[in-house]
Amino acid sequence: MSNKPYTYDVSLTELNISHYDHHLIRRLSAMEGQFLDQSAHEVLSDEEDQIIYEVYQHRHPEVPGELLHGVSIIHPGVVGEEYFMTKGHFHAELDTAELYYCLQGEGMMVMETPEGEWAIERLIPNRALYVPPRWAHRSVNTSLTEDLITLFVYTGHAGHDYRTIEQLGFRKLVLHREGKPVIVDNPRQLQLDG
Ligand code: S6P
Ligand code: ZN
Repeated sequence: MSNKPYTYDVSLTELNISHYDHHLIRRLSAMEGQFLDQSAHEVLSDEEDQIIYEVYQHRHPEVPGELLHGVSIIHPGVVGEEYFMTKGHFHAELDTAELYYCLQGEGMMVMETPEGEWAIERLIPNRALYVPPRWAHRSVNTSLTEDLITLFVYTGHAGHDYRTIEQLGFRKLVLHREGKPVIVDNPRQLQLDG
């Protein structure tokens, strides 16, 4: 952590981030209950506890005025029909936004509000995505061969609420069907609505 100006370089050819002070790795085992097809998750986990995604971050005090930022990398793959993805979260401080910039790969950002409004935006290289305050967000890698790499920035005091999403998931799922991504309703959420 530094209170002096600094730079860092993100090299995409041989993925390398020239400076960071926290490297988070989430493996299949940390995603238990997140994918719709729980038996596919179990079978895959028994084979190997693969890395689903990684986040390289710069630590700063978690206070208003600071910006937390870094690079997130979602590896390619599926659990059953569902693409590898992040857990997804609301910000604990709901009224805080986040900016993403896609550096590489192809994916989708699945988003929703506590009131049940939802949105999905495609992520492609050089595209910026603004996640407004109140919108939960999950990155999904819709390529089966390439990493999805994004740079993100959000305010220091945002915090994370994972619990709401852990319970039922997002309203929409992105599945790999007939060779392409399709958006479907999450049956676990439908049970709740019905
Ligand atoms: C944090 C920001 C990203 C995610 C990262 C991993 O507010 O949205 O840094 O933390 O993409 O996702 P998740 O859902 O495991 O935190
Ligand atoms: Zn966030």
